[in-house]
Amino acid sequence: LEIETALRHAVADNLLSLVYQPQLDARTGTVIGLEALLRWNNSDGTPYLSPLQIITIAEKNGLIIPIGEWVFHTACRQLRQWQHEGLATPRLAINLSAVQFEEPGLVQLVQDALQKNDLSPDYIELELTESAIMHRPDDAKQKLLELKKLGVWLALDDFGTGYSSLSYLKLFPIDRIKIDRSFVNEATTNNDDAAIVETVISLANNMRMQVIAEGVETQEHVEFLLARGCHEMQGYYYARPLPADQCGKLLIPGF
Ligand code: G
Ligand code: G
Ligand code: MN
Ligand code: NA
Repeated sequence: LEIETALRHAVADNLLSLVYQPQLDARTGTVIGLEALLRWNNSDGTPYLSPLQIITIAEKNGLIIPIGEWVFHTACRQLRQWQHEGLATPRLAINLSAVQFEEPGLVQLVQDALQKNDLSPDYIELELTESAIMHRPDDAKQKLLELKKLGVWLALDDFGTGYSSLSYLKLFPIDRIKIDRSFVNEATTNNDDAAIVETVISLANNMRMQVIAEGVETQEHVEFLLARGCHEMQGYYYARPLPADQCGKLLIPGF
């Protein structure tokens, strides 16, 4: 309960922040995306609670709604700010929890954030997990179609770790699969993980979806993925999640 109170204060007092992790095209070294990630740090910069802890608490006490709104507006405002500075901005990926995804106000929230910041929807990607979508698959399909109608991109996060049927890939308008970092991390040392990564890349390519690998940490990971037809990558090998000012330095002029 104390932690709930602390979280309420953190929201009210603007103690939450966002960092941005670059996503690259490994063939060219170009930054093609940024994933916004939530942080709640102590004043010395060390994490107070992890984003997963924050989201878990916030989903129980309803704070997930104001936090989600804050994340969306803050990330969109930052993207617009970079554009005002004359920087070429890539797409911006924003995570949504299951509760956020099922919230009736989601489509309006996305629409408002785009409009307020004068952003084209194709700058925005929503990251959803399999479990968020499969909780109520019929409602999910409707919701995904509504979001697609706005023009944003839809990505499946942590792919391969949830309980779900592959048939939803055929039924739902998913644009991009994010291969979970647990598979990527072991792909060069474990045959089973290698097989899973290869299979997911083939699946995405054959179903005309984009595919990105998370948790790319070594040159070996990069070579393994490139050799199998995955060129979009995110991970410590390229960049950690960065504060906005540092992330802006990676963007090139051209908006
Ligand atoms: O940044 P880090 O790897 O610690 O994030 C851990 C997890 O927390 C991520 O996998 C992501 O799913 C979740 N997360 C991070 N930021 C957000 C956010 O703004 N909203 C939601 N719903 N989840 C987030
Ligand atoms: O679940 P989601 O994909 O949203 O989580 C992204 C999280 O993964 C971020 O919180 C980030 O801190 C973490 N992350 C990003 N790159 C790497 C990496 O190369 N290795 C590891 N172990 N974690 C990473
Ligand atoms: Mn994510
Ligand atoms: Na992930």
